[in-house]
Amino acid sequence: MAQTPSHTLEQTLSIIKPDAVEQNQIGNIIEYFERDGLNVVAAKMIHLSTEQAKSFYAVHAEKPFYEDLVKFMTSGPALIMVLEGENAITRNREIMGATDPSKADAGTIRCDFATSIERNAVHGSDSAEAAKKEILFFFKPNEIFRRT
Ligand code: IDP
Ligand code: MG
Repeated sequence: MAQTPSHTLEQTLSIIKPDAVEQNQIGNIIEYFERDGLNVVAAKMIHLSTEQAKSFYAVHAEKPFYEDLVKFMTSGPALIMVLEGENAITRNREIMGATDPSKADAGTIRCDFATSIERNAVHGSDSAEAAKKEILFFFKPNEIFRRT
């Protein structure tokens, strides 16, 4: 049987944020990824420290919402995952929906689970560079499942 071309197989970092973990929506959210062919190849639950959250979101350090975002992301445990699939980076962003849930398309995770522009249920890497950097931020290579 022909192998699926590997050149579009990507990995991206996904976080189920503390709001959705608190609401016991982990299983329901992972269902959105799996039914669209994005597979979980690494996962760990972490209650982020302030230092970790600040560093992870350093790109937003100058934004007015930065301090609140750090407080939110450290308010409880989050589920950190690597998702793998064809065009995983872009497709994950599509499955997530817009940052502001009032602007998120019907059927997206943020439309269905977010409660505000801040408490928006999930994070997803927004580019190949970000995905690489964000995956390395949380996982060692031997913590990621390799099928081949
Ligand atoms: P993204 O998560 O859709 O990539 P970013 O602009 O990278 O959105 O923002 C990172 C996170 O910061 C968002 O997911 C959200 O939790 C929070 N955030 C973004 N914009 C706002 C805002 O205007 N007010 C409050 N929080 C915000
Ligand atoms: Mg972002």
